[in-house]
Amino acid sequence: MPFIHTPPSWQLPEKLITPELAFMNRRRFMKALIGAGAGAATVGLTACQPPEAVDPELEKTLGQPLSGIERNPNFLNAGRDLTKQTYASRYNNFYEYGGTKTIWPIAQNLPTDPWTVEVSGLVKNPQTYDLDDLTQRFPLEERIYRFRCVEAWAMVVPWIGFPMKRLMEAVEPTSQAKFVRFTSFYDAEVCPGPAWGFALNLPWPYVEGLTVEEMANDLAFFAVGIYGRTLPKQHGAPIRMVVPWKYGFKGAKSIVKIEFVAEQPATYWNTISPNEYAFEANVEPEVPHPRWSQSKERLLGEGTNPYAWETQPTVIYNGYGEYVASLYT
Ligand SMILES: Nc1nc2c(c(=O)[nH]1)N[C@H]1C(S)=C(S)[C@@H](COP(=O)(O)O)O[C@H]1N2
Ligand SMILES: [Mo]
Repeated sequence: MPFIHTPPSWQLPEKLITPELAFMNRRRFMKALIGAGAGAATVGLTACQPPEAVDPELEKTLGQPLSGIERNPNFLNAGRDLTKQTYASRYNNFYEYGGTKTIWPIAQNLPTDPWTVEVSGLVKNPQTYDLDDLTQRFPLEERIYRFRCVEAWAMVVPWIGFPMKRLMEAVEPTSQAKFVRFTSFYDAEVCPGPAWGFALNLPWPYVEGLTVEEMANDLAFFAVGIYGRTLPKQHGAPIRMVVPWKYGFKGAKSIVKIEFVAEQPATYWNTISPNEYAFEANVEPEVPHPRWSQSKERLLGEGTNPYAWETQPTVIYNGYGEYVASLYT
């Protein structure tokens, strides 16, 4: 079927923006007008969300404030309210630190300083970046994205980072490069793994992959921050992948290596259970997971029982068909 350019319905009406967000955006718009002249007026100035008071234990895990980050005007809202950080940052999947959703305290053992990311393989210009190189070389921006786990929970979070394609431009993949392999930090000394994993030979480190075309897509993002601050460890500090049209497991955390390769790489979940975790793993309501129908999802939030029934309809490509459907025709 030819690709028809239809903006997702949730991007259309202005009235879908929550009143608070609309107010914040207008204020920034005025500030930009006053501070930077008409030329810069289409981009908001800073990215700080209205500060949310969180539990002091959670507060201790949060990163450094990031200021002066531009909000990308294409991703100011996702047609749904932002998820409060008190939910998003205490309900995680990070199996290196355990098999439950409450790994946020133990994930604090992840050592993030110093940190380097090696970019190698089929590229003209291999690089090893430290975190300062990355954040100075690639301008940071804020994007509010929907996020959908294959387990049917979903959230809406403000990431801070840079488009993956900027890094591709810097390293220049050769024409032989067809796939990209992303490797997460792993050290058996600090990563106990899930309690149920003791008898299994789990294929650490966590590895994920994309095609080069997917990595070059506008939406594919490296996040170094969330909710106006650097990433907390539970979200994959100091740098993780965000691929919002795919299920959450495609977004590997705490990236240490990025390799451009000719063949589709073996990935962590696809190796463990290929019929449950496809390599492609786009959000598709019509394609059930063996253990979850994918037709509905549930939003993390107040009053939500973590095991409550899903009520929100799932949207093809998580609502991002406008950007990505042409990759799959
Ligand atoms: N290294 C690593 N990355 C990972 C995972 C993991 O266990 N290890 N879990 C994935 C899954 S299943 C999901 S849903 C998201 C969860 O991201 P969040 O905890 O920041 O919401 O991280 C993904 N990235
Ligand atoms: Mo997930």
